Amino acid sequence: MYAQMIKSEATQEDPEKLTAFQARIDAGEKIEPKDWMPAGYRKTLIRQIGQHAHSEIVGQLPEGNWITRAPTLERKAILLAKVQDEAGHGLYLYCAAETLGVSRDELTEMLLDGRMKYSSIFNYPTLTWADMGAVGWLVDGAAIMNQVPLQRTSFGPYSRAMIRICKEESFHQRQGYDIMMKMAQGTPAQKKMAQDALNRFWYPSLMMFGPSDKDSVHSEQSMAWKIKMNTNDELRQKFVDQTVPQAEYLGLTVPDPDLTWNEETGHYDFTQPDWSEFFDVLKGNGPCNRERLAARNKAWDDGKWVRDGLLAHAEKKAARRMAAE
Ligand code: BYC
Repeated sequence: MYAQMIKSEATQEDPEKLTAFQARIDAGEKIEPKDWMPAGYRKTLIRQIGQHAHSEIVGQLPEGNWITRAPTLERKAILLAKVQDEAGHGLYLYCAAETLGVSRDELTEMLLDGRMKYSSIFNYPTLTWADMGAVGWLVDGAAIMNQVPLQRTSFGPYSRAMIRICKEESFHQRQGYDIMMKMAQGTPAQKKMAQDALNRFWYPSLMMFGPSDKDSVHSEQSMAWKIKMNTNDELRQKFVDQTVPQAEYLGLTVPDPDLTWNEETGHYDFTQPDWSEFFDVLKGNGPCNRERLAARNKAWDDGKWVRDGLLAHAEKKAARRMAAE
């Protein structure tokens, strides 16, 4: 349905409208759902917001894996709250995407049949309790680095969803760092577990920001439309600069022997992730791609009776209302 809308919009685009639209963006105005927008702007937003929503939903799986095995009741309650927050983030984002004319069912179908992506990071397994620390500290840390600037993004509903999400992400990051602190200050075995989690999650976290700027397909246009506020490399660098001192405070070692502080640039020089691994994960060949999609497909199939029941109830109610009128 929305594909048709984009096609018909694209044929109607006149240069005057495009210029006026760009002027609104350049002036820092927010674009709202009923405003005129270029088809490409709508399409890019549906792609980005939809993929972001899917990431929040799929992102529940690696952490959900540890809810039954949290080491204390308090840790279990915190982790449960965090995973529920991720579900909420997914829902705000699906709502924001729906204002662009795509339905949640269409988005879900595109996730389930592989037409839409979700963040590469969730295709890595969570093997130990320390991974709950590393995910909160690094994965939510990277998510915040990307999402704080998105609070100023040009599309109103996306920007407002981001403001709320960022508040919760900051709690998520702190709870992750708190787990890392406990583990790093614990027994030698716990410290080793924390180091191992950092070793496994460091590069996948750097990959979350997307390919290097020279390989990014969408950055230039998305930045001109203020759908993205920074390039992938800019945010990756900011993340490294912020995270390395946090690792040092924990007494852990970032798994990059060439990591050095560069006095001249005022930034860390670091080794880039293995981009062939990144693109391979995007193609569906990461350690958990198949498992994650199978879990989402199962949840969708298992929920069919609920959707059917709700729909039947709504249809019955509407029929009764019509008969009464
Ligand atoms: N994973 O031209 P580019 C979270 C794709 S955190 C998978 O640079 P763009 C959470 C990209 O889609 C994560 N795919 O793209 C945290 C494009 O392919 P398509 C969610 C990736 O869009 C904790 C192609 O590569 N955050 O939610 O300009 C717990 C070329 O890339 C990735 C967001 O989604 C990747 N890492 O920039 C629970 C933030 N990187 O679509 C949940 C919003 C790139 O043409 N999104 N690709 O087939 C963004 O800011 C941007 O979409 C990105 C990519 C920076 C991610």
